[in-house]
Parts: sequence; C-alpha cells; structure tokens
Amino acid sequence: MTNIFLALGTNLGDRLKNLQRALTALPPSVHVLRSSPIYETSPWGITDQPEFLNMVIEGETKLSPLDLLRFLKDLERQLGRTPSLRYGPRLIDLDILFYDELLLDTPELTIPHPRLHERAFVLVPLADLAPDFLHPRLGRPVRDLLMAVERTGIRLYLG
Ligand code: PH2
Ligand code: MG
Ligand code: MG
Repeated sequence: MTNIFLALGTNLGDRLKNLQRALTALPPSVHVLRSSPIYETSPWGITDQPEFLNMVIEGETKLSPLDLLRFLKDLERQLGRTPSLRYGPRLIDLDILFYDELLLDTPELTIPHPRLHERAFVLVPLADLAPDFLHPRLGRPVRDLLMAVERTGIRLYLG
C-alpha cells in the first residue's frame, strides 16, 4: 500500500455533488483515510470563470502511479468531465499531489504535482491534513510552502 494525497476541484454544475460523487467513486481503488474541509476559492490561471470548490484527501492505494493516473482520468470522464482549456472550467479535476515520497518525471505524469507549491487552493487544505509532510523535491514542510503563498480568495465553504 502506498500513501497518497489527491487534490479535488470543481467549478461547474452542482459542485458539492461533484465532490461527493468523486469521493464515493474512489474506493476500492483508493481507500480514503482522511479528507480536508471544503474551501471555496477564487479561480487561478484563467480568472474569468466560476469560483471553485477545492479539497484534499489522504488515501492508500495498491495502484502504480500511472495506473492511479489512468483511474483518476477515467473517473473524471465517468463523472461527466469534457475536454476544456488548460486552467479552464471543469466539472471535476482529480490531481495526484504526492505518492509516498516518490519523485517521478515522465511526459505523462510528474509527482509531486509540479505546481502544488504555488497554489493556495491546494496548500490550504493540504496543510489541514499534513502540515509537517516534507515535499520530497523541495525538502520543505507543507506549512512553510503555505506561508510563502498569497491566500486571499480561499474561504471555508459552509454550504
Ligand atoms: N484548477 C485549475 C485552474 N485554476 N483555480 C482554483 N481556485 N481551483 C482549482 O482547482 C483550479 C484553479 C486547473 O486545474
Ligand atoms: Mg488535473
Ligand atoms: Mg488541476
């Protein structure tokens, strides 16, 4: 079993339902150990699009990194995601943040997620679960990465 962290994001349709359906569909391929609170976040990258809901989960899996990627991509399609712009609106986005302490650089997949340390919408919920986890490439704990980013536009989502 490998310990993993995944980021979930959605800004189209019934956003809460999209997160709930994704969480329900992860097992048994991914056993969910803990989930962060849900945050409502201002869009990053392309700013002229609806607000996102974002959260992070910690889980365990027997899937290899590439099989996990394929599983998550299939799940995104099953939940109704259709192709869109890079950084554009999406029904559901399921990203691999960490896979134990693995460093992976392939054209298909980079682990840790190459932009996670720039994104408060990932770091805030990640720090709720694992503030002391050392980013295996940067060698710094999640709480320090969070201190380095601007966190305006990230609000707890209370429904
Ligand atoms: N995902 C993106 C682009 N921009 N902004 C927020 N707030 N949350 C996201 O999940 C997000 C984004 C592409 O993956
Ligand atoms: Mg993605
Ligand atoms: Mg993403």
